[in-house]
Amino acid sequence: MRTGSIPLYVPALHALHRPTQDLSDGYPGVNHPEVPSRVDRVLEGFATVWEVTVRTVEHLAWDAVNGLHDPEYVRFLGELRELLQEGEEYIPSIFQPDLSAAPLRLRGGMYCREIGTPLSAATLGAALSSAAAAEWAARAILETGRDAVALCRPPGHHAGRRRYGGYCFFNNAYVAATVLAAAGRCAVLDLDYHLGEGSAELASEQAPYFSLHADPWRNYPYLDAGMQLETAFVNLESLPGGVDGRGYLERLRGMLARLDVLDLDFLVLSLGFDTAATDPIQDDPVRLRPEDYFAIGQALADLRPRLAIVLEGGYDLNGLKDCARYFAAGFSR
Ligand code: OKP
Ligand code: ZN
Repeated sequence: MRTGSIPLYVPALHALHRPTQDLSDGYPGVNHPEVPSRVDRVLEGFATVWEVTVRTVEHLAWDAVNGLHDPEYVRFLGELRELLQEGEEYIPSIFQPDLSAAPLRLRGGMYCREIGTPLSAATLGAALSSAAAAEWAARAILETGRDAVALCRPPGHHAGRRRYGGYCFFNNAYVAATVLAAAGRCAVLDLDYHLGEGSAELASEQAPYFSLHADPWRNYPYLDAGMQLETAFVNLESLPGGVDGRGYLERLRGMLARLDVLDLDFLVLSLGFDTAATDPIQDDPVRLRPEDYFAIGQALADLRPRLAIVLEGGYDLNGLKDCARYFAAGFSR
């Protein structure tokens, strides 16, 4: 049982990033699900149960992001920002592996995975702010020896070394993992509904990646048939469609047992609440009820390593608070 207060880091600039439409299911798009109030709903849920200290993070994680990602990609985002008008949203028009000789406006097609992740002039600041929240949470763990939360937005687990998409720009979980892995044994556990292919790309011996997710060939990120992400540092498990709380918990316990043998000091938890049955963006339903997050929180509280809890997805604005509240209660600080 983990008791006491918990620091909760919120990116200062996240709310300026407000993508309007998600075009990934066709034209016209739908209202973009990755909205600022997600952070407020999760915060309300946690604060109902935990004694939280909210820390707004003004820092921008330039150094951490340039260390983790290809600086050429980070520089592109900075140059593109200068080009964008207030309110304008950028989505590349041409997708090719090397557009380095093309005009700036086209070069995003080297880095972008899909058309559901528009960039505005506010996006880079928000993404650097989000990464900073993860960095600060990790540093707090080193200072206090206790768990910490980063309410990262935009999320991060689809962001690879030089790739963005799936609403993600910088890999917040691996920013935290980089800080923690320098101080002890660390791993990343991803419980978002979606496989984090960006995190899988960034996995290393110092910070292996574990993820439990909906079938990634039938759901976003829709991996290429035959694509093999699994390496010595990547441990993946797909959930069967229609899985309920009981089936989910069974598989989670199996994954935690595989983590246990690593004898970790730190665990970065990529926490997504899009596994809720009411979440609007599932293709293969995962049927977790808000109450099921209690058992998930409880299973995680039993682990030995200190946790850096990093927010990923979760888009049912009406259900988010309850899911977060049950998770916090199960984790029972
Ligand atoms: C980001 B995170 C489904 C459209 C899916 C991308 C989803 C990105 C999820 N109809 N579009 O992992 O929560
Ligand atoms: Zn997700």
